[in-house]
Amino acid sequence: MLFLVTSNIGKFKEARLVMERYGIVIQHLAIEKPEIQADNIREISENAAKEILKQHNKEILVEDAGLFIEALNGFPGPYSSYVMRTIGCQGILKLLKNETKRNAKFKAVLSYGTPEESVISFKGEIKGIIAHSSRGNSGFGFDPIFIPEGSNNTFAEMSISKKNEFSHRMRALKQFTEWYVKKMH
Ligand code: ITT
Repeated sequence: MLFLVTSNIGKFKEARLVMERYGIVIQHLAIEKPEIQADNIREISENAAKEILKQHNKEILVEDAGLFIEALNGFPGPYSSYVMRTIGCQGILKLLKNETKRNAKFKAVLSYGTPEESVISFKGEIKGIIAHSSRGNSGFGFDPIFIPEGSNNTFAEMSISKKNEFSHRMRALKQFTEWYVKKMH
């Protein structure tokens, strides 16, 4: 049984839908992800997987994601969850007020591990722009202000399956499932 460890139900719902398409069932382990402070999300994700495996005798996936804004030299990046909790989408829009260069990227690093095996990671990225105002009610986090390349809508204006056509999470999950399906055969 494969568990996605996340305190974020939105993440789980997106991942479940992607994995369903590959015929892989995932369960939700709704605990807080142990998060070290580091300036790269791979380190944060792999550390989280190792810490969880010390306490749970399970096959697990954990993901660390972040929004990297070019005009802010990649901020908030690995500090995305802190920035979301403090200044949120409105705070980001304020920081980018009068900024014409609005390019940004979402990145995700998904780490897989079992108590027997070492942790292995898969990454996914999507480029896009930061909208001029917050739009839409679906999704979570920075979804209302992120417009992925190839769309005019923010992630928060999309259904889960539409967001999954673009997202960093889907891309990381795709890398993982291709590897996982081979490993299982
Ligand atoms: P877990 O750590 O428990 O998995 P989390 O929501 O804190 O849940 P992250 O640390 O990976 O997840 O996310 C960092 C921040 O980036 C957090 O505030 C998220 O809301 C935001 N974020 C991550 N993926 C996102 C996405 O697909 N759309 C919008 N915001 C996202």
